[in-house]
Amino acid sequence: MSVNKIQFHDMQSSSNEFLVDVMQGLSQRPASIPPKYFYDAKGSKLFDAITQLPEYYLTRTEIDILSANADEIARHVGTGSILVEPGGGSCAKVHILLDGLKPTTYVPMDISKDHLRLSAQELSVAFPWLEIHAIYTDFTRELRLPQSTPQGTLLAFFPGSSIGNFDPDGAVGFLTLIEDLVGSGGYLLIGVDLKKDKAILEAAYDDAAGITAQFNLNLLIRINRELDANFDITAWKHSSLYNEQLGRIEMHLVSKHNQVVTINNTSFSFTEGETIHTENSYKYSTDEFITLASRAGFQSDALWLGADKLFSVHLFRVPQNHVKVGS
Ligand code: AVI
Repeated sequence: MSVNKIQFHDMQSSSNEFLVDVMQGLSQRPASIPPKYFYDAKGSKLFDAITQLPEYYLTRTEIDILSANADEIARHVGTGSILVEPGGGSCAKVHILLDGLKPTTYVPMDISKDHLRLSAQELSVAFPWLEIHAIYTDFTRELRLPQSTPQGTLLAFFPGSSIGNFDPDGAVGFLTLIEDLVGSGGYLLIGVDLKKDKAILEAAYDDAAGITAQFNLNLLIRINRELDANFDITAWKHSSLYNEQLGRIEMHLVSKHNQVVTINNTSFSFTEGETIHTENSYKYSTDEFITLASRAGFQSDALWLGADKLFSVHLFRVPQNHVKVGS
């Protein structure tokens, strides 16, 4: 039996970035905190629970699309690629692609170290022929492959509609990083949630069991624990709404009454009803997303939709000999 190799690379930079981002975000009005900080160990577990909720159609619909079309995806991309997954901490969906695609190497990148280590180990047991280079990094800031990565066609995999957590300009910026990474002839396979009935969207982000509320509030628990803060968790409530004009679900934490919170010896006042904006989740029509991706240099190669058109999976390619405007 061949034994695969797992390499771990720590490319994480500053350790007080969390503090700086929280202090900055809470000093502004409206206050906000970047959604990447949801994912401590508890937050990652809660997110896994969200993906199993009856209201949260995104994960199961995307898995259905990938499963039904895995062979066709492999026909487009070919075998022997280098499969890179920014945010691939749980490695869950990549399983579906591996048998058909037979990449030589899988490179998951994630900010959640334990999640990444565990999933890479599990994956290596299931796919002993696969070389794995697991990278602990904040992939929203930089996408860099370790020097030891073998050569081959690069395929970036960005499922889950995580692209929706960037605003549209930020999404173009991030897709441009991916375009730089995969280069001319490289591919991007990306899951994107579609615009739909407001009631379906709002239920997905405010489930009856209250798991999304716990996920949102866990951010304050994390700030208390890691940043010497004293948020009274019972004084805040979860809120989510679909902003039709901007095409996005917004998640907020709403202050139940006037209060003062201290973080790292600095005080922040919140009035009753004031909110901390914790996440946007943009929804796109297929045409809107193809136009957005073209701003980052990608051309549409294929598109798959679920039977109920709840979710889309796009395959994009950087044209061969693609020359960047301005280069
Ligand atoms: C990770 N991301 C795509 C999820 C979303 O749907 O925007 C995060 C999430 N927030 C609340 N529920 C799920």
